[in-house]
Amino acid sequence: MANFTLPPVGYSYDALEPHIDARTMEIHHTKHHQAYTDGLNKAISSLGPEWQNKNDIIEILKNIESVPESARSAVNFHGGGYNNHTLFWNNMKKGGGGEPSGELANAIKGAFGSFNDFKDKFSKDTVAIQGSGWGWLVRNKNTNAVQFITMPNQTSPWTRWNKEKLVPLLGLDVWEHAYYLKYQNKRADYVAAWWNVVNWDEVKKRFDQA
Ligand code: MN3
Repeated sequence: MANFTLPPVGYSYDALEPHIDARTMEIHHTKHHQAYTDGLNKAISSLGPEWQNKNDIIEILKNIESVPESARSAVNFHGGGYNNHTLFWNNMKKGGGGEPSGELANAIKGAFGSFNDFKDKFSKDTVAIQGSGWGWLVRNKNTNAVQFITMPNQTSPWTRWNKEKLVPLLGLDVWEHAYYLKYQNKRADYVAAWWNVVNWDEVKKRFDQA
């Protein structure tokens, strides 16, 4: 039986105030992330026993093409949402923001020119996503360089593993449920505020382990 469970956020719902409000955090975690968790379990449950024993979501997403077609779209969506949100909570912290240091800082400089150029591109291109999706800083394991990508809906960067070897480092959710209560239609204001809660220690750890 598939038994993915909702991971904890790791801090209180009001920890990211005023940039991300407590009510949005609570609904985002207990309703939306829970729904992806339930949807993933349901999709996996519809498959054979060899799938129901799998408990590594990253391995499933990396090999999304091998998921039987009857459940592939649901696993892509709910499994992506399940893992994306876990990353998202870990990518943020109270008193975050600033700039990374060390090798990650050098990699960002090498790929984008400067931290500010990176931040501008990430912000501009994530705000411009049509409909719902995510902006991502990823590490390309073929080149070891970092790059920016956008992904539609809940599709995970891990689903590009077999072709491009992308490891997600830092993701920003721009579904309206992530900001609408506080920012309404002002997605750009939400994105600008989000930089104040980025947990660069976590991003650096993911970069070093990628
Ligand atoms: Mn979301």
